[in-house]
Amino acid sequence: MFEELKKDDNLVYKSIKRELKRQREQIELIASENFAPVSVMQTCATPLTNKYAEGYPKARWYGGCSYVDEVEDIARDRVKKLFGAEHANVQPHSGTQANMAVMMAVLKPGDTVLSMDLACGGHLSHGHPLNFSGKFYNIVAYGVNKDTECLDYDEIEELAIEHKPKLILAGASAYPRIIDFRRFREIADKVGAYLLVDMAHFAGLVAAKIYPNPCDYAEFVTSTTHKTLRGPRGGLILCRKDFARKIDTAVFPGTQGGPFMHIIAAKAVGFGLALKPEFAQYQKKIVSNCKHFAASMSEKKYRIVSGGTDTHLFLVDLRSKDITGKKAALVLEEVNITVNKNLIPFDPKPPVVASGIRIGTPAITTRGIEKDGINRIVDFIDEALSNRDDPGILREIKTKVIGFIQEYPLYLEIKDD
Ligand code: DSN
Repeated sequence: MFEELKKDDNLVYKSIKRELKRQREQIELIASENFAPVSVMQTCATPLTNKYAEGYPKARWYGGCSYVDEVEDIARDRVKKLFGAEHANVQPHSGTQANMAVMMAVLKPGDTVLSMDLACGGHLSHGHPLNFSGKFYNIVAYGVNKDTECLDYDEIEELAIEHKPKLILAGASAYPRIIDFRRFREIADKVGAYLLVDMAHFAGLVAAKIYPNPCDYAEFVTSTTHKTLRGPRGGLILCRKDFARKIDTAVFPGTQGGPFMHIIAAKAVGFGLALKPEFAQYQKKIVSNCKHFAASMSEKKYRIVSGGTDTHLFLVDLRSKDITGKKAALVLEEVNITVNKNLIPFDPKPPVVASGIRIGTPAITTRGIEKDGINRIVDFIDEALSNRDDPGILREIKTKVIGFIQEYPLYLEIKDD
């Protein structure tokens, strides 16, 4: 598979080989990660990478675009069908670029945006002071209720009435509960704001119809394509027809130049797979696995933020176990389990330390892991965290983890020599 690469660049080849081994031998619990199908990855590595295609199908600034036009049309048609959207732009290179284009389309610098606080589960591109969003716009943040650790819609409404945002942003990267888009729509209408939903984390669940479809409520919906949706790394925007021109112009020439046609082709392949009935079954399994995972952690006396999950992820508050998120993530990596440290709502610790970890089930579900396997993973996690300062025990757990995960082979199709 990698013969040419090996010949041309042995150094990079060796790193890729090590990364493939890592993916095969680690239990991947990062909620935003997944394993793209081989057909999706093959499409990323095609001659479409060679083609400049600034503009849109049948309206390009370059010659020779007939075939990439076909591919972009397929991607747009499929994603519109998947989410019942009126218009799609599949060119954003990432979720952040998709959010940037929507904001550029409807806001002026200094306009007010009401979005979820990063410390309560929001995303960098929703207003972090170091991100374009926090630098260009006046961000007012909403959080979660201290008792329920869930969104407090009355408080969001009060903030909206007080600050009169031009845009309200719903969506998060570390929120385990279903978001009430209908309520967000009502709040937006009350104050005359646009509604943008960033569904990057739960797009697969929406496609499977086990999470409300934000396209029914919001003028704009953004997403990545590589999380629960399990396509290539990238972004997309869905919107109502009347905003199509504004959005397309904000993507190109507004915030991007040439689209990545190889990635757009891979998005088309990913959307095609997501339209199949098996994909909905997969999404249902992600959620049932996640609920089981959270309940099993809870049985071992780990506190789960908001008491559980409705989605593909949950947050563990580690304070009662007297370990920080940072330390827990490091210990788990030592035993070949990958998670990320995460702030919990009202976290007394700074983000680089954090009191929690975030756990997600999209990747392990792709590998075919079900409840019995999850019980074993929970045992590994608990054993590792309980013996965090014992290198001998950690080494033993790592050996057990590698043995376990190899029962769920990954990318057998890829020969690494
Ligand atoms: N950074 C991603 C996540 O891990 O949730 C979101 O873009």
